[in-house]
Amino acid sequence: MKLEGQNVAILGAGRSGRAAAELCLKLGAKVTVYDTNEIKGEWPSEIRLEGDSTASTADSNKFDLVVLSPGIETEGEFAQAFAKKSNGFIGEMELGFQNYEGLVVAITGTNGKTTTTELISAFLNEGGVSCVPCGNHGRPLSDVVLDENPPAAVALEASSFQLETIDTFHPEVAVWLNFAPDHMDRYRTLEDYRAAKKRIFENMTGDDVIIAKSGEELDSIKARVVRFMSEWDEENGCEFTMRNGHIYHQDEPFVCLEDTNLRGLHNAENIMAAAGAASAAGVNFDDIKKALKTFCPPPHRCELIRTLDGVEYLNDSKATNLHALESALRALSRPIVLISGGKEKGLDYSPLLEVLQKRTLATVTFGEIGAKLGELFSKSVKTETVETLEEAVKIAQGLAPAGSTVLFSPGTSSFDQYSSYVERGEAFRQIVNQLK
Ligand code: UMA
Repeated sequence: MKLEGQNVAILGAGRSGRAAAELCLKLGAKVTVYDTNEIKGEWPSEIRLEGDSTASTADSNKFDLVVLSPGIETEGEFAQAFAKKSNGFIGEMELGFQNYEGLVVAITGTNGKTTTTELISAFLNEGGVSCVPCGNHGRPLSDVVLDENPPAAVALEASSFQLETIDTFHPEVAVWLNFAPDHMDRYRTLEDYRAAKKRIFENMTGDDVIIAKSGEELDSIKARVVRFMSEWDEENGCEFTMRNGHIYHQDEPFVCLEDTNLRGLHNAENIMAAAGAASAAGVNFDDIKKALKTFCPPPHRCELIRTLDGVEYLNDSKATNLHALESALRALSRPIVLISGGKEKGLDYSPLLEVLQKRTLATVTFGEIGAKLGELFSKSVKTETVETLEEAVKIAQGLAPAGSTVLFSPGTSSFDQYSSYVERGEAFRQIVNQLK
């Protein structure tokens, strides 16, 4: 990309804006960063900073290029005012893409993106292809491009926000994990949200590969599609499936889920998607198997902390709502002793009663919401209520027979007793590691 001497506006001074600004500076542009809030921190002196900007700040300027951060609404007054002063805009991910020469494996979906992105990166590295996880995952692609020796490939988590502002973006491999309602504060309709995500396929050709869950409608796709599904069904023709706890590629079992550090059918699907993507990128199944043996999932998402006396202890502290708690309960195959509780958020938990009856042996509730939750859960299953997480884990240990799982999936936020779900998850880890 040629930007020598060009006038570039970067909108947003967060992680994306910072990386985009430094990349444009390196490419020789005159860079100004605009933000509707105060711009904090140390920046290279050559970059002009315009904090507390408004739509009218754009008025006196003309830009050769405007680069938008994903959190800024494309249709909003601020972005549109700058777009009028240039030929529209591109997003930070598009900027990074136009300046990256390696292989792009892009991942989108509503749930499971982070784990799948990390799995793909681990598989490619094991297969001898240097790869870093980036994009919505945390590190902007433009920042990866700035590396002295950029990796041969990127596992790029692409959000709908980032995909809204692409132009030439063209991954060689794309993963479509699943689709469920989300971000309805940004999109007018669910179809708008899906349409933004589907732009991931826009520039893909017949030489490219898409890995998609069975049943996901993709229509008018040019690339070859590889399907996966955790429920075995001879009719659905999936390349990746699961039978008797083993993940299969075609007719060959390649890993037993219990031999990995991942748990739950949703994680089995993340493994299938990542294996499909890595294989499309040229990695062989022996390397994929090897990487899976040591792979540790991102913390606080159905994370296996320890197996003690035949009981698995899983930390799902990230489950801060009903939907996440229900997903964890449905995804696990062993009988469950559930620990839930935390802040009272005014949610109605009665839709859980049916799944509690089917999947759990007992529940232990704690925290601000503990008594209310305990009263409700006891209609379905044996339930005890305590004050703290520490007491809850000790009681759960006594209730869990060998072969079961103690699942800590709070189903609400942590702020009654902790500063974040991370602190809460770390507390669970410490308590479990001290159990005798
Ligand atoms: N800002 C404005 N005007 C606005 C809105 C924001 O000036 O109208 C400014 C803010 O003052 C702030 C900056 O924009 O200074 C923040 O930009 P940003 O919101 O785009 O955030 P970044 O720090 O650049 O982080 C973004 C992604 N954030 C969003 O999409 C909201 C990060 O995803 C991503 O990791 C990062 O780029 C690197 O690629 C986070 C996220 O929450 C994890 N993503 C959503 C999700 O996963 O649900 C999509």
